[in-house]
Amino acid sequence: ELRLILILGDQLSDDLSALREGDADRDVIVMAEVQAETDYVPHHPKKIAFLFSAMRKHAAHLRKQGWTVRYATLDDPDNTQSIPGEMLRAAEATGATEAIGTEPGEFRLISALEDAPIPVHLFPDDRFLCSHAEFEGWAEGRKELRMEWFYREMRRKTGLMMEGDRPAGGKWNYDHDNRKRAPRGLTVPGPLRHEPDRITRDVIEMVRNRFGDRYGSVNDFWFGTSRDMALESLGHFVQHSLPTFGDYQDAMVTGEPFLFHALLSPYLNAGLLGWREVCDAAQAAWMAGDVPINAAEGFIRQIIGWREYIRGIYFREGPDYTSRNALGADRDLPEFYWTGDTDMRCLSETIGTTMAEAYAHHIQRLMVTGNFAILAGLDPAQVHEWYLVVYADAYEWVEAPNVIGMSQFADGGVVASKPYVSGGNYINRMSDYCKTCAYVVEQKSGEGTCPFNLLYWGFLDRHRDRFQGNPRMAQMYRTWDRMDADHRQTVLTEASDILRKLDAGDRI
Ligand code: FAD
Ligand code: DLZ
Ligand code: SF4
Repeated sequence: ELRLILILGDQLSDDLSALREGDADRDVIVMAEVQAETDYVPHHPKKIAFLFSAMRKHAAHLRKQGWTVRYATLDDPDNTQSIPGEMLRAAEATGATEAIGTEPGEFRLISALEDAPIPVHLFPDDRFLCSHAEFEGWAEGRKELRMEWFYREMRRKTGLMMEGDRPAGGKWNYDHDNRKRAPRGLTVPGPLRHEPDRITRDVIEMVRNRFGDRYGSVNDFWFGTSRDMALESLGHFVQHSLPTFGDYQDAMVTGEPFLFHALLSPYLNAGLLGWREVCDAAQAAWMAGDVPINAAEGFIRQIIGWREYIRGIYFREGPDYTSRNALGADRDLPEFYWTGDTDMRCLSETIGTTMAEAYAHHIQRLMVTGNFAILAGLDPAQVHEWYLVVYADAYEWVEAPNVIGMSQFADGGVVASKPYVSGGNYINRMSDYCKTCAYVVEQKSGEGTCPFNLLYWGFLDRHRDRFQGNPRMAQMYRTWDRMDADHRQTVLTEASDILRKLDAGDRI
């Protein structure tokens, strides 16, 4: 009997469990652009345009392979505008009484499918290296779930950059060679920019009409939207950026949002690229002598280490993860997160890039917007939603552990052993932002002091009970305690002034 096969917007892979279970001569694939998915949070228009164009091309590709595909565009008048609704509509049209699918990357959608009007049997999403069961096995009985240990197991499992059972070059991790500050006048290759074709232009037009007044711009759209384009982007990255990827991984430069980053996460997360081919390409370039070991190892660690670990955490921690708030933070997200309208250069630069490109690189996400949010005590649920909205690579399985866990410490230390917080000195060391900022990074207190410098101590003071005993934070508390008592009081008062301004909606 005919079955429906549901393929979601981030399941655009040929080798998908639901497709393997299906029969092209009998079954019918359902793909749908629906408001329920575009609107459950107001996604950045570039993200929507990317996904819809890639979905349309993938549907055409599946048809070419002999599949029957029912594809609903967003502006189809009969569209019920939800995934379960489109399943039901397809069932009525085809006579199907059951459906299969691949597990979605978000609990919200998993439970929506459990309650769907037609039974949907979900198969595991085996496009990842580590299954839920394997991650559970690794995590079971461990006091701390540190990525580095998980990563080593994944290296052994894949054999990537291994010499027998030892890591290539003798070390598992070459990060101490990375994290350089970018020198002035550095030439940056940037990602491969794809000219929008007919399908992409149509989608952009629709997205502009429907979502044009949302946060973010769909102008200058350059993402690839097919597997072939994604493969070209991979080749471009390996050749032009990977050799320097490690060195400047943590650097931030005004007007250079991409530096030597891969810009592959939208393709990986939507299924246009797989972890294996991406890592194989990096390893091959290293073996050919085109790429140094610190770059190849660092890149492979992001993919088989961080990416897989983060996914493991999401599914292990469960649906309540996104509402955790270990630090009891409850301040509303300031308006400038949606406008970039602030005198703090690091934030206006990062938020500006985010609005324009639906992208910011890791250190901007962690040490600028994320750092400010945790220091200012912003409500982690609102911060989580912001990150899910604004980035083209954001799906809950990968966004939530990075935000709730790594960046906001709202999970109480499942992902991070200490909060990622810093004053302005870190941002000044890794970027050129402070040079053109209205605030003074060297200043410790008084008019014009970098807000990060004040909020940092305010944060440590507020959470002393929790963090003072953490060996990795003890030094900072000693530094604070050695400061003159009057100075400490001034800093705390000025930190409170900033928070009060935020609450009042005043410009900072
Ligand atoms: P590169 O720096 O070139 O890294 C290469 C690849 O490694 C990426 O494409 C990505 O697939 C993978 N990777 C690296 N770090 C991580 C990580 N921490 N978690 C998962 N994969 C990783 N990544 C997302 O894919 N989606 C998100 O919604 C997302 N939200 C984040 C929110 C915060 C607060 C932070 C700190 C990080 C977040 N990340 C997220 C991780 C990381 O910032 C992005 O994967 C990266 O910036 C994507 O750009 P790139 O392809 O140029 O990455
Ligand atoms: C993110 C997204 C958006 C914006 N739109 C759609 C859509 O219209 N149809 C669809 O099938 N998927 C969409 N997606 C991706 C889903 O939200 C994604 O599958 C879940 O967030 C789980 O990762
Ligand atoms: Fe950011 Fe402070 Fe530097 Fe300004 S001085 S760019 S606010 S770190």
